Amino acid sequence: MSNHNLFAALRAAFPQDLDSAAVETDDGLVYSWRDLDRATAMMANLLRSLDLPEGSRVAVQVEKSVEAMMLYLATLRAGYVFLPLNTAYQSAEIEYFIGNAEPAVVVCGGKNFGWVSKIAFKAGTRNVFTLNDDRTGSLLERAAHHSDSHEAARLGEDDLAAILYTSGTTGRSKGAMLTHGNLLSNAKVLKDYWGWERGDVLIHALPIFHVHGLFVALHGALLNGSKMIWLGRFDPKLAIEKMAQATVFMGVPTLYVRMLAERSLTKEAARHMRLFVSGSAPLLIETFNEWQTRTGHTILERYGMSETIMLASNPLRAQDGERRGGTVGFPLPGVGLRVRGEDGRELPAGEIGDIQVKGPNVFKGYWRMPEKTKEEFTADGWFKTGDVGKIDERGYVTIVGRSKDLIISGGYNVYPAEIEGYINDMPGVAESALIGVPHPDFGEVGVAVVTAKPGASLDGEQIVARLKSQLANFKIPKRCFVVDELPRNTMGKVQKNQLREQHKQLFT
Ligand code: MLC
Ligand code: AMP
Repeated sequence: MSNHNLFAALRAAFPQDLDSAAVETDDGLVYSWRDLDRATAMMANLLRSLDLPEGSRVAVQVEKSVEAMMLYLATLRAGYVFLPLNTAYQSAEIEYFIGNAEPAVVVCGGKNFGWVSKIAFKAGTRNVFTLNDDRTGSLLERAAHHSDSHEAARLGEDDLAAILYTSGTTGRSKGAMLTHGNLLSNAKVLKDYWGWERGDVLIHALPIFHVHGLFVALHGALLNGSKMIWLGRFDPKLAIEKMAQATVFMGVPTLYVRMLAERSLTKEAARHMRLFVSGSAPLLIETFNEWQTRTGHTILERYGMSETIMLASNPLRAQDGERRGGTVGFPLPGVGLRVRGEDGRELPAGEIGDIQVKGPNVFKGYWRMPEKTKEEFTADGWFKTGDVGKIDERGYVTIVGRSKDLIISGGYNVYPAEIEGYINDMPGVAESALIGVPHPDFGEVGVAVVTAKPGASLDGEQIVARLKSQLANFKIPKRCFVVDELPRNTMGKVQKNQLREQHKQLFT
């Protein structure tokens, strides 16, 4: 029986010369392929030495570093389930994820050890390690005592590789369970579709706790044995400077907007590049056009989500069609994508409806939520993305909106229901509505509109300040208005459209 462990496939793609450079960091460190192999073996052996039950989760909330990336690979290698957590999450958020996922191992930054370990031990986690972005911490100290060879755990396609939490439109976050088969099949399709070739070098500029940076970018480079130029955090000037030594860049639209604001972004600066990929949020046509004018390159926009990894992409080669701004291109090979009306009927080309998908990339379900999982699939087994769109005569998919109440800000998802819940719990608040409004940098940002209980007086800035102490920074509304009442329709439902219309020019 062959081994379906994703790590085994990635390892098999390492170049023959294991001493060549695999990763170069922005502070001048160079890691060879041999370093990746040995360090992930040591970490995998450490994990195995803990005698964890099969299928154990390894929850990780650490700053981006090459060692953090190695920890992901080591978790795959050892056969456990990786659970990445955004570094912006605060204690209430972390408490929920750890309580829900019950990880056997938690890895956090040294400066957070006090509060994270308290939460973890309370939830029954026995092993809490630290990992800092300067190559210190107990994880590496412990791993150093283990052997640097390790045979990847034997796994089937259906075994879990990762759980990614995505917030829900109602209720709490759900953990999307992705299998080794999901991740590897998608990575292989993208390798071909985006024409990864010998000599490609990726600028890795995204965080590694979401699909885009952790899977699409990382697997892309590793499966091609390509070197990565590793940016600990995105810096537009540095990213442009590195283009001279690279060929592929992947980013959310905000990264492109920020690079366009730099004078150093020119055709000459981008001369060495082969491919610019954008996704995770809608790319404005203005950004698409301006990028073309300034660099001579046409951004390739693609579409995906945590539950499905990548679904659709504009074509790489002209003979397969042009890269059309404002669209996300064609469904990827092996991915079924259909548009359905409210009555469940398949819609003809050009008509707008709910996007549903199917394929080897579609996740296994939500962690310990069989009912929620069932709700999100149609009777004939298609996953309801919650995105609204259309497919034109030529097969290009366009996303025109979302049926889920979701704001995408700088590539991060913000679920209004969650923020409204926190605001509604504050003393004196009668009710609240969080809406997304256009923003030149983040694409869209949250704005809160709040009403007070009779006799209470509220201050928008205080509400924002209070949220800051409770929630991840990207979820904080950029403004908060206190009003007498919220607009409602005849059914009594809050008219968010009206509020969006009213505030649409707040930042533009
Ligand atoms: C930071 N802030 C944000 C924000 N990021 N606010 C709204 N939306 C965001 N995305 C806050 C900060 O806390 C700060 O608040 C203020 O905004 C200014 O911050 P900054 O210094 O400008 O932010 P920075 O640290 O530079 O981060 C911006 C960013 C980052 C764009 C680099 O958000 C980012 O890395 N985004 C990428 C997200 C991503 O990888 N998404 C992929 C998801 S996968 P204050 O109050 O402190 O001043 C997915 C599936 C798919 O969606 O299809 O790929
Ligand atoms: P996440 O749950 O973080 O994985 O976010 C997935 C969501 O991001 C999708 O359901 C879409 O709404 C959105 N998304 C991803 N890529 C694009 C894109 N290219 N254009 C518009 N929306 C996108």
